[in-house]
Amino acid sequence: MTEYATILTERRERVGIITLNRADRLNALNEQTMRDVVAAAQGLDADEGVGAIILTGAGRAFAAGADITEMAGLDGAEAAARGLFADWDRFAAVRTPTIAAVNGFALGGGCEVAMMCDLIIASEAASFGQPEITLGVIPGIGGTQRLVRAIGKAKAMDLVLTGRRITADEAERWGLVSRVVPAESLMDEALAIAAQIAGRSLPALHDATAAIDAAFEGPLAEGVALERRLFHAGFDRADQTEGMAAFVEKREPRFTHR
Ligand code: CO8
Repeated sequence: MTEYATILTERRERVGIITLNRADRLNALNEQTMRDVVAAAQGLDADEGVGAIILTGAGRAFAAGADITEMAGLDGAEAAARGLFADWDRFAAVRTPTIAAVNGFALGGGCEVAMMCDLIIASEAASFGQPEITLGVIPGIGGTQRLVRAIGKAKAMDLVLTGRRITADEAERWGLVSRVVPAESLMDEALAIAAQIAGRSLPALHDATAAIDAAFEGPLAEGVALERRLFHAGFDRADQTEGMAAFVEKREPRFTHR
């Protein structure tokens, strides 16, 4: 596998794992990390042998935000000209299901990148927040938008205006996180969920995430129409034939991801 400066990558059968690996900086997201994660995720996304991608962090953080030391000296024109952090959109666009396994701090850009994933599994030691306001700025990698969609205006305003941190349990109650698990079993749980997802039909997974994402993008009628188109088109696939035949024959399906 390709070597990267700021991340580790690993394959476990149909699951790809990307680990943010600057533990001494609490995995602060500099531009190199963004490039590395985007390249690794796009590589896994292009590989039909991969059916789910886990993003996690080494040490005691998932990611404690964008790298403040890298940003501190910029002015507005420089940040805009560099399109600072805009390439994270390419990570968000990955079609293979992505799972954030949040082991510790998910703050600022860390929380925003976790929210780009299709689901978030958190260790009970994890914490979430958008502390940008304490630095005199606002979230800049989609936080104001994805947080509102995930937890609603009241809770999003609370987090973004105060900059406070919430626990994994609060995040789960608020609907930001799918499941909270003991710290020591986070990766086992994330791998089990990823393996379960990766065993499903990959084109059906692509359709499912596209349809759910459409719920956040536009009117209900358009989302329902897209879902219907994707649902109908699914009946042209070998995996539909196999999945339904397996049910009728009372056996496990053998998907070919076609
Ligand atoms: N950037 C750079 N370095 C960091 C960051 C960061 N975000 N977070 C932690 N570090 C470094 C610390 O400076 C420290 O380095 P050193 O050992 O050299 O002193 C090391 O990591 C360990 O951190 P701490 O000693 O601070 O660890 P603590 O356990 O005492 O505290 C905290 C942990 C509470 C997480 C604390 O580190 C913290 O508050 N970090 C910053 C959190 C933050 O404000 N994040 C938001 C960053 S801004 C952002 O994400 C905006 C994204 C959008 C930008 C879009 C632009 C267009």
